[in-house]
Amino acid sequence: MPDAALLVGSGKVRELYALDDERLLLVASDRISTFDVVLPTEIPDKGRVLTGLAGFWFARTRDLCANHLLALRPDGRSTECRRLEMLPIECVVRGYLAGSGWKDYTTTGAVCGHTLPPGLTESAELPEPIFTQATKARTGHDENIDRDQAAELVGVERLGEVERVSIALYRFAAEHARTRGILIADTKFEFGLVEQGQLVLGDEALTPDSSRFWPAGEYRPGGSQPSFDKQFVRDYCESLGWDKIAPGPELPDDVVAGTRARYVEAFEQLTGIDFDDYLANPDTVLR
Ligand code: Q0Z
Repeated sequence: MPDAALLVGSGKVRELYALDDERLLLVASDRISTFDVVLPTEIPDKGRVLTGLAGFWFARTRDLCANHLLALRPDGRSTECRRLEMLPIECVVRGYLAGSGWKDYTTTGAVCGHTLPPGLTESAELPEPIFTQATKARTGHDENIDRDQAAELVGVERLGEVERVSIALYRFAAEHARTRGILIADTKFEFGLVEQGQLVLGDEALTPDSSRFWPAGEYRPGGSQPSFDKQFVRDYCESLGWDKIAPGPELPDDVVAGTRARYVEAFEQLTGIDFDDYLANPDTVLR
């Protein structure tokens, strides 16, 4: 485990360490959050599932965009990555109308400046995926912004590039996932730059924590959809009548086991790789 003195960032469920001037170590824990609260109970191997999935996508999208992946550590939860100059926007692509996209559509008929056809229902598939940029809020929730605000932050030329690349990445992954029984409703990318201004995909991409994964077989537009990974946890929390204010409840063993199984199922469905093979050798996902 890296020294705490080298910790350069920490999120709700992961940590970022400096390895040297050019490299960082991104470590995904087994912590889980629901309704924005990190629960006291961990989901064994959740961090390994997310790290392996992100590595799988990084290896398969290199021709669409360079990425920060340098190596996966043998622990299966740590990614050595190139240190980037991160762009100050979140790049969200939406193929379906959910979350803040659905909320904005119901009030304005548009999402981040994209005027959408009238009469769409909650969770409807959009005619085309849309790029909906947001600001990075240090605390609380990222705020959707329009194209002009994003252009002020990164420049109009760079914005055009991240939009084109984000949509291409989403189309590739959503198509792959759909044929394997998972809908990627939306997903968030974070990009950075290296020396000569080359655009590089960073952070964790196309995981259930950075995306909405829905089981394709249960897709019923016209209401909210069950989450592929967190639905047992949400249902359990709702059954307790918890007020969704920290601290969250401990999870019983059956909810932990069911949720772990869902993460492993998502990994195996999407990668076609046995999760035990990944645990034995994380590089399996890169080949
Ligand atoms: C990612 C984050 C985490 C807290 C910075 N390759 C990179 N180069 C420079 N910066 C980053 C990356 Cl991935 C970077 N974050 C998000 C991750 C804990 C915040 F593990 N912040």
